[in-house]
Amino acid sequence: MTVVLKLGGSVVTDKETPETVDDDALDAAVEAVAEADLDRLVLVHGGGSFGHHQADKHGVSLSAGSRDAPGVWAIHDAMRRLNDEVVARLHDAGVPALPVHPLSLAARDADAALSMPLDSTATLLGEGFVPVLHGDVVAQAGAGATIISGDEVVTRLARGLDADRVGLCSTVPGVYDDAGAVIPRISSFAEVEDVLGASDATDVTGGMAEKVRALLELDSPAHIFGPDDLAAFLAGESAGTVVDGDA
Ligand code: IP8
Repeated sequence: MTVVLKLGGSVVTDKETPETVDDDALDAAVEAVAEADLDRLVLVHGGGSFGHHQADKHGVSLSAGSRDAPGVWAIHDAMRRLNDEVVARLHDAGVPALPVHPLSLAARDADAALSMPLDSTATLLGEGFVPVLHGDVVAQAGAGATIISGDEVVTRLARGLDADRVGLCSTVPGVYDDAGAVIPRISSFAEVEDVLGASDATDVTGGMAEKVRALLELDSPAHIFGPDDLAAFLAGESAGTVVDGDA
């Protein structure tokens, strides 16, 4: 059973304070991972107050590239330092985590199509390690370097590793309906278009509509849930909102 789990940047960092880990939230997530009984787990984390702060500072986004090497490196370095912290805490909890940095693997062509070979990740998994990837900067033909979100890393991993389950642990307990209740299951975008909004254009930084759209295209079911449901997700239970375009 191959599971891809993203820990949202807002979950593991204090988004209000630049480059600050949310110690309690990260420790709780690490404990849930350490207690899970999974043979093939890949982790991804978002940027939170590390990557997004530096990306804003240097004017780099999903669509705006940069050729300023020190600026691009500062974004990557912030993500690497957050990754170091996540990996170190996983080690303290006995999890055989090893980092995989998208900057060194991935590239986009001039149409922004992503190429990200997964040989190292797949081999690490096969050898019993827990690869830990993250949102990052990647080279893009004609644009210098642009951002790759943790969500895009997750969909690449889910497809490339033929994942059985995908989880996005975010600060909210699932996708809300108009009345503020968590929607248990989404099997088409039309079901939630009114609630989430139809436009991609306003959603380039990875809002809920874009997450749901991308997850609907996967072969594997995906769960969007909050930190309280992380242990349940890792135990194979249904958590938060299940997004399953094949259902
Ligand atoms: O928090 C963003 O990843 P995300 C990564 O998953 C950077 O959107 C470098 C800002």
